[in-house]
Amino acid sequence: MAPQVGVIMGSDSDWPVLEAAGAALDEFGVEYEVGVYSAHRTPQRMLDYATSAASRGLRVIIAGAGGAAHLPGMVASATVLPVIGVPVPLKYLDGLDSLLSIVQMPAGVPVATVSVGGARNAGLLAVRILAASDENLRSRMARFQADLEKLVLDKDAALRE
Ligand code: RP5
Repeated sequence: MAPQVGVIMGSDSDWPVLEAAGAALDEFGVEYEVGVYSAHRTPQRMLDYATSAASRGLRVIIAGAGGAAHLPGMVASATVLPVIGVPVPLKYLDGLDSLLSIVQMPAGVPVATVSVGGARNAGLLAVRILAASDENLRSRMARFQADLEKLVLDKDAALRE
């Protein structure tokens, strides 16, 4: 099946963070592709990816970057698809630089930004976006949420014993 989600990043050094997005998509059986597209080092390649993404069949793009993290915003400016930004924490500033670079988008060009290092939630949000028009994914997400609740209730019960 053609991938529905693109998981892209500014550098291969972002992958240890971004792989959690892939793991979440795997849990739901969502097909995805992975690639490195730097807004600064390979700008034309990034634009080619963004402008062709929808016509290639992608439905959501997850874009992670660190530091001057312009990839999610630039990709959002060149595609009609929903873009989920993942701020990757680097050695300095604890990822605050990445977060602010991604979240402070100008009106008209939205990027759905998750928490610093929050790639798992990016994957889950992509599933929810797809689930809006996919009944099977919707019921899988409902089961996932019920399991999550049960986990907390079990821990609560264990704590009270
Ligand atoms: C950003 O610069 C990348 O997203 C990465 O987080 C950061 C550092 O990249 P490398 O120097 O590790 O390739 O564009």
